[in-house]
Amino acid sequence: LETYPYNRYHPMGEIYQWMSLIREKYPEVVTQHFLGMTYETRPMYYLKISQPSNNPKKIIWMDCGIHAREWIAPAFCQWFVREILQNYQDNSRIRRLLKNLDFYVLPVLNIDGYIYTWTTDRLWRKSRSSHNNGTCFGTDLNRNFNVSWCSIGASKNCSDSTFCGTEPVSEPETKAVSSFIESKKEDILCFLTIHSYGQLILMPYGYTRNKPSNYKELIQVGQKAANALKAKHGTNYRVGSSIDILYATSGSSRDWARDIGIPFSYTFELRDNGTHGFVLPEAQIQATCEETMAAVLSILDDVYEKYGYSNSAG
Ligand code: 0X9
Ligand code: ZN
Repeated sequence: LETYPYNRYHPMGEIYQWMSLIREKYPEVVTQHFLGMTYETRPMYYLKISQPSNNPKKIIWMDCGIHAREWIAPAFCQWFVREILQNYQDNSRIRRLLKNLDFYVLPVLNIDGYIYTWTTDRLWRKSRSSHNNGTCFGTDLNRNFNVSWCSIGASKNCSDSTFCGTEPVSEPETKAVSSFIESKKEDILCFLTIHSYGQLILMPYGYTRNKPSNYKELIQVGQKAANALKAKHGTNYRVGSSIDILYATSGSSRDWARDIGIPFSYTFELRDNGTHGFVLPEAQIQATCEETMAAVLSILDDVYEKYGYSNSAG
């Protein structure tokens, strides 16, 4: 683990090994939990980073790799975990966050698709479920959540890249995430889902131009995060509602999370702006992760300041 290359992309087997090494090195703060099985029956695990405490703590959820080809996303989830674990003892800012919040990190949501991008088709996006008697494959897992399902910006044709599935939450991967989030929703303060590319911080909604009740606050927190991000390496991000600054989407995890009551729900679209697109060179992993970390920490500081005082620990 001392020599694990965080500035590289890793095949799924190495990410499974990394999870084991992380929990073995930090047993006092990290546990690994089974979330469910993928369509091709691979286990999905999340890491829970939590300091023992008698007080109830708010939860921060982060998932990466719901879209198979967005390799920078799993790389960021791994980077995030390392930063928290390497710094929580000496860095007062991270120490305070971890004292008061629990982090749940799912490094690769779409494991079957991710493996397929390593073995067969680098630009595959969807899961690998089989449809129409094996004539087409894959559901866009970020169109399959139970929120205004397949109403706009999604397709009912299984050969399309935004195929929404056969019904809301038809896929084992979205079932696993949905039921887990649903079971913890009272305690989840912040839902972060990491994608690429486009350099955007997206807020609800994608399926309607209506704004969530805390829209202003979401914009403020998001804009401050974009400023913190830019301060690292000068990278420009835009902040706004998904439908306003990107395009219409229905059935996304972010919109679903907001609509079940999780107050702060954001999609990150990491680097770049289209030069390399989904095939971001490994040489950019470090800078991308550094600046994204700055943005995420800014959001965490803000949501903790505003709503994190669920106990007397301060
Ligand atoms: O189309 C998507 O699902 C995301 N863009 S990507 O290029 N990473 O595929 C946009 C997700 C943000 N929008 C919503 N979640 N509604
Ligand atoms: Zn994506």
